[in-house]
Amino acid sequence: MTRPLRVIGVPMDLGADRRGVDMGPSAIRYAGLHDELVDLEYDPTDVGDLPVTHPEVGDPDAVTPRTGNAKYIGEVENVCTRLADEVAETLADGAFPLVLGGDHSIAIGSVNGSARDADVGVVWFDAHADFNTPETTPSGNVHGMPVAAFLGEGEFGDTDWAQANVKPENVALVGLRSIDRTEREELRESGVSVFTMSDIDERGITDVTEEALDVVGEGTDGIHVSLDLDWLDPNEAPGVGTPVKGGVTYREAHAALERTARRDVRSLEVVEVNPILDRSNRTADLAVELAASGLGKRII
Ligand code: Z70
Ligand code: MN
Ligand code: MN
Ligand code: MN
Repeated sequence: MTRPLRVIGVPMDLGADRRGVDMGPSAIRYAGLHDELVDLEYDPTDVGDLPVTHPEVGDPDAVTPRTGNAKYIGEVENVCTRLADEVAETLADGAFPLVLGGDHSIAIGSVNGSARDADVGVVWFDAHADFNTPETTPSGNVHGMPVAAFLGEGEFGDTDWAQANVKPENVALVGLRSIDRTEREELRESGVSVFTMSDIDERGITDVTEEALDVVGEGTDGIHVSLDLDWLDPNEAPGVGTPVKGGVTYREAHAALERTARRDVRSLEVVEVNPILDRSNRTADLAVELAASGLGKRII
């Protein structure tokens, strides 16, 4: 029996400094996503891309470049509000939401949608903690803020679009190796579980992933999986905006997503694929492969 699945593209690049991740959804589709999903016995429906404003197109006054310290936060809010509806509706219809980014700011929408009618845990595979707020950000880029946003940290706590029904105790960040100073301080006090590359070096990827999955699964109805391709080593995934040395290997990434697939995965997003910086669509190919592992693909 095939399982219904919806592919939702979000060509957002306003949350990042380097443009080009808006082409991520196309590159991931071009890398053969649909056929892979059919092989995995899903029944995929591609709903296309959500509309995202480009500052170069149309009336520049229609886009607000920044509010306080957060660049394009108004546009991020609009897109994330729509995405949350799309993800929640997909789940309500009994289908699995697979979200294609776009920069990581879109996770604010995915997580809000996934957690609208359920208690959800979040496992976050990333080089970065994405735990800045408009108060702490060194860059103003919202893709460095989504975890803080859906947990209602700082100014995000004053809004109702960003904060989701997710407890910090049910959030685990895996593979981190680049954290800003104030971000680190806030993270330590947050209740979020952090597994760094050092933990992976010492304990191995399966042990670390299993513990992260225990944390996010404890007392929840399902898990949202957020995969930032810069989690991988730049040798494996060159097509990302913010490559950071010392990431997980190809095989470690598959091992982690294979373990993840054994749990109650409720929604999945793959983000930060930047085709402009990629080589021969290698990072988009990897995004498809890892999505497949996360959706239950096995070697035999
Ligand atoms: C830095 C910031 C970042 C990517 C998140 C980096 C943020 N912590 N970069 N994801 N690709 O600007 O907040
Ligand atoms: Mn664009
Ligand atoms: Mn990220
Ligand atoms: Mn990242």
